[in-house]
Amino acid sequence: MSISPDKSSGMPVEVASLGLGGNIGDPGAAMAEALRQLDGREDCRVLAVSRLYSTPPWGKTDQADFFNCCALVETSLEPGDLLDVCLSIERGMKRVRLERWGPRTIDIDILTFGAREQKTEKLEVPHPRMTERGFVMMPLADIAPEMPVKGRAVRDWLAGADVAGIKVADDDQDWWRGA
Ligand code: A4P
Ligand code: MG
Repeated sequence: MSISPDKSSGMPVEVASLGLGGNIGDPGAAMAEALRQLDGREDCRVLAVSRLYSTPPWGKTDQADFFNCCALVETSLEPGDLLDVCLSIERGMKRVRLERWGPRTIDIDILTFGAREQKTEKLEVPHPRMTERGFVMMPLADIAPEMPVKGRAVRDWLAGADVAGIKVADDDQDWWRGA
């Protein structure tokens, strides 16, 4: 995932991985819409999307099952600007933040941003809780099994993650593209 220039603009680009999730309304449709909005931007290109998974709630367990997926996005944005884009897509989809780890229409987390490590109040990459979560590592292993995260390949983290109850909800990796 090294930096390479974008052919059309000459801007340097990096590959970020994103984790998307939701458990209110139609999360699959919301995640597909979010990915299409990202892909439609000049400064972002969706390179790969995992299968869509249904996952038992983690953290706060008395809530509906989630849907989760991961995506690889090539971008000329800086990490903080990519986060702002993701938050504005969330807001546009009327996400309501009620409680930490609680129900949500859509949540977009930046999992990794190239090989960068950053820890500020606004953004921490790699995402601090990603490697212990089956609902992140399982979809991420669909699209980036060899990617190193915190010194280990995604597929190795997945081997030690709790994946109980996680199911493939849509086997078609183009599920997000729409008709
Ligand atoms: N922030 C810092 N680092 C990042 C990052 N790498 N990516 C900041 C995105 N945001 C980051 O996020 C609060 C703030 O974190 C953001 O404004 C940003 O500046 P939030 O989305 O409002 O908070 P949250 O999501 O409620 O809390 P948190 O700790 O981010 O929760 P997670 O880790 O996102 O977990 N169970 C299943 N099965 N599937 C899920 O998708 N998701 C959660 C939420 C809980 N349980 C789940 C799932
Ligand atoms: Mg979050």
